Amino acid sequence: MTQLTLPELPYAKDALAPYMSAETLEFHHDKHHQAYVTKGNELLAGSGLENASLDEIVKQSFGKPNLQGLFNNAAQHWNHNHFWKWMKPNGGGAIPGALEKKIAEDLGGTEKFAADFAAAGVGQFGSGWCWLAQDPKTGKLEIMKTPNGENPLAHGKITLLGCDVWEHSYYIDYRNRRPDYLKAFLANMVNWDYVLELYQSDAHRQAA
Ligand code: MN3
Repeated sequence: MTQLTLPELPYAKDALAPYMSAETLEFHHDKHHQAYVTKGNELLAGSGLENASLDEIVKQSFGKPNLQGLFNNAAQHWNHNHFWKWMKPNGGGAIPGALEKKIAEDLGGTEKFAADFAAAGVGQFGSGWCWLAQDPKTGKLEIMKTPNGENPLAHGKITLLGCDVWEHSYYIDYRNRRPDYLKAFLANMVNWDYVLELYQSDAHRQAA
């Protein structure tokens, strides 16, 4: 039986300050993410997906009215598992060569990528996420935005990078200034090594 568990943060709670404070990570990781884990486990029982992997739970519960609650919590668990690893102290900076080249080919270069990714995050009305994803059929990179817990995985895409634009992710540090949060995420927090790892992982690609 699959059991969702809260991962440890891969850095100290104050490691991303001043761009993301220890207080934000205390609430976001210890309270919000924990709540998705707890509720997800409750809703997994009796769902018919008790023995599925987390990837399969997300994909198979998406769009099913009777599994909407399970999808919301399992997808948010999946999203946050990655989100903590998509950031690191002294992040941002140069994009690894293989990925930089692909971004130039498909998305018009790193500056245009950064502008369009931030615009997707700012333009997501209400809670949700913005993403760098890859279409497994065409191989092309694309920028996406999704509401609530939805993610590229649910839409059959390979997820490479995502930024949480729910207010709980930035309100303590940035109040209503979501554009400033997105700017700091890209300039000072993104862990491009992890993005590259996902881009080059056959297992991650095949799960999409
Ligand atoms: Mn969140």
